[in-house]
Amino acid sequence: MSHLKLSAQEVTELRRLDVAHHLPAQSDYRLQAELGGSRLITRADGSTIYDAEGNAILDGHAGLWCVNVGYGREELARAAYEQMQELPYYNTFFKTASVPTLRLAAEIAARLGGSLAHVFFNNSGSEAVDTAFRLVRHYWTVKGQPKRRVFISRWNAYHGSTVAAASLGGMKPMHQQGDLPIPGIEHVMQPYLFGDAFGEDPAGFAARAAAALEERILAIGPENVAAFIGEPVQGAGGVIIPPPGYWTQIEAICRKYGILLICDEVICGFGRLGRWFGFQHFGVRPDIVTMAKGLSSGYLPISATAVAAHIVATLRDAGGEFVHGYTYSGHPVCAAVALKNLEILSRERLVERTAEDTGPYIAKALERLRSHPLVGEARSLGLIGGIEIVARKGTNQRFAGKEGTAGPMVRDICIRRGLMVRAIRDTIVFCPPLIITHAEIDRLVDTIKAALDEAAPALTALPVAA
Ligand code: PXG
Repeated sequence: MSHLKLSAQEVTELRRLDVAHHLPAQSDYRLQAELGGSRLITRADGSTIYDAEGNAILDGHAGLWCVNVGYGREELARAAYEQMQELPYYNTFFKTASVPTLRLAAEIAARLGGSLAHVFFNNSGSEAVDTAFRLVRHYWTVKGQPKRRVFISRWNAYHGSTVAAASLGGMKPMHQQGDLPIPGIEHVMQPYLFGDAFGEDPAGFAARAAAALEERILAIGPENVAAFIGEPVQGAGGVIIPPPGYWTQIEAICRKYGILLICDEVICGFGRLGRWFGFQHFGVRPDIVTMAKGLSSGYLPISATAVAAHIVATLRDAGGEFVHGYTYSGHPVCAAVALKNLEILSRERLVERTAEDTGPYIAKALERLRSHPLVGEARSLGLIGGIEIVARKGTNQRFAGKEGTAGPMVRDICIRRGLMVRAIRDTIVFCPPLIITHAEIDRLVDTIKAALDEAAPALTALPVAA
């Protein structure tokens, strides 16, 4: 395949167009203008992205936590091309459906297992969460418990950017814009041992974090609570891996009070933690599962909301329409690509490989960072992880400055050295494609180490945060 080659003038012109006409997602538009536009990513292959200047950058973040099978999969392009020729579009509103949509629903249900047999399709993770939100409230009404309205989520959770999803999320800067959360949503503590309970016994902390849910349920009145929603591992919050026992206690509390359990698997799903879904790793059984990203490895937008049989049985018994759906729900081209993506994940055993090979390999490689004077913790599960940058070794104290001073500094050095990673405050997070090789994992870890070394003189000159 011949690749797009841009001259220096074309790059300059495109960056001018960026500032003149384009508003990128979750961005500071003044900063965008000051920087003279965005970095242009022009192509990608395997686990590597290339920018317009021709720099090769190891994609330590799988795009935005999504390109699980890696870039450059001709099979996925072919699946889209063939489906577009056969049937580029049809809807699921008119008692109609398309072939790949139904096959995909069955393949997802098979991987979820148990009673999670029914799938509602959407286009994005946010929409999958909105669907869950509306479906749950509708379900409780139909079930004859219309007072069950309240959703409980966690601070620092991320569930998307639409009004309901951002409300369910626990990101205070998002709430501040647009008067969120909407009514009927409450937040409890997150299970962030390193950040919020440094040095506490993990089992005790797990019990304390779960008890916070029970206390809130009792304060609201269990008869008013509809559902609890959580990411098995919080991604955008900073790759927060809960301590052992947390999830089983959360599930037990939901069951005790008859509250629905929603697992938001938008990041954890499709092999990220070494199982098809994160809830399988933690040994719980949600009633509803939201998924997106790795479902199509990001090649096309598609998401799904999986619903347990007991919920669907209630809706069927009652009859009447669930008045909800998107023009592109069950889009045949997106479904065909997702179907092929699942085939690749299965055929190449990428989920098993994450559990048995690359996940343990990256966990071992992180050992090399743990002794670094700036590293407070280096954690991972499967192929997702985070490195906490601290001002004083053996503590969780940060460098002073704006929230997240060290993280962005180290991240920028990583990118300059050819590694794309994210900084979430002072945590460097990684989430590479599941096809990443051992050599690439070594490069990922060693680049972060070199970036920490390079940043050290500037960082250690800063005061420690109060
Ligand atoms: N749930 C979870 C757990 C997510 O991570 C969404 C829902 C929403 O998906 P859509 O497709 O609507 O974006 C996400 C998305 C970040 C970042 O800063 C993370 C996401 C999206 C944008 C930025 O890490 N995750």
